[in-house]
Amino acid sequence: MEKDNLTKEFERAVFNWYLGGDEASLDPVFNCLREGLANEMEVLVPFAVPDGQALKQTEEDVYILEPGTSVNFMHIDEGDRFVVPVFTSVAEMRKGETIAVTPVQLAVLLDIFQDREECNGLVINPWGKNFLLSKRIQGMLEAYTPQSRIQVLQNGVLNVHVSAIVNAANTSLLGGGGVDGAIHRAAGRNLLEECRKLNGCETGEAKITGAYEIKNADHIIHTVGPVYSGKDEDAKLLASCYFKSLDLAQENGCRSIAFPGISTGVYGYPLDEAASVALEAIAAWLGSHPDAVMNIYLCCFKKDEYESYMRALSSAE
Ligand code: AR6
Repeated sequence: MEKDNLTKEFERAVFNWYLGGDEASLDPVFNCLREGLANEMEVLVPFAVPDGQALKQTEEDVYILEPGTSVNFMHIDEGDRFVVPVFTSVAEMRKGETIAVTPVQLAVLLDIFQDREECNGLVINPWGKNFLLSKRIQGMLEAYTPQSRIQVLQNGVLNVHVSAIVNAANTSLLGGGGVDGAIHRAAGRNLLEECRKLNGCETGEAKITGAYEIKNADHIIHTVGPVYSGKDEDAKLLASCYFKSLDLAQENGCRSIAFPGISTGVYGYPLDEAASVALEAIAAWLGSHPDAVMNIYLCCFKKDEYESYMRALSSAE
């Protein structure tokens, strides 16, 4: 994965962790941090520009330090200890006061401060949705095994920050009501233009497009759920929607995906049944992709959808 995408996925996981409130798991954030640490993820570290030294500047306030240049990284005091502020992007840095920053690999930075007793850790994005990578959390992170994670959120799919948002579409793929209408309105005319070229989509299948004006995602995965009929085939088709959407996400390098309750609105699928089918289908996909590390968000636009997922999860335990 490209370096910028590593930080983008981390920002997304932290955003969703805030969105999830008290019940949110740290695992999606850990998944991103572990991938970042293994792949030279960089953060921007504020420092005091030494007097009289000409430093190479790549953009306003961002400096590249020659090897051997010694600088003081900024500290935020916490009594007689301190934390080191870092940013995942220039945009995050600009949410606060203007400061000089330099890119440093996160793994290198953690090494530098590892043995400094008086350092409590790093605070990532202190001016925004911050994440305290304390020494205790670093210990948990080291012991953590990256793995796919399912998180149920009491929020609409458009509010989540992910690589791919799933749309509950119809076979025309040309828009409609419910979440489909909301996604097309948010993404704009260019989404419709791309959808026109896809020649529709069969029930139980999925197709992928860009996200256009939806800036909190890279892709939209359009899948067509069954209109509920009460026949056995319904569950097979609904399961196939989840399975094929995850296939497409994986094939396109996505690290995170947000599902609405496919078929549970206009298409009339009973919520409890749909929740069980969704969870079983996702579990089956995870079972057949043991090495995938996908942050999966099940988004509940309505409260009773959330309650159905909670019932399905507790009966699956
Ligand atoms: N934002 C987020 N989630 C929503 C929104 C919204 N604005 N509106 C509904 N949901 P539905 P279906 C959730 O009816 O049953 C369309 O016309 C809703 O709570 O959108 O698969 C298509 O074009 C539920 O969890 O889709 C098809 O013709 C989920 O989205 C047909 O409806 C799905 O509800 C598809 O019906």
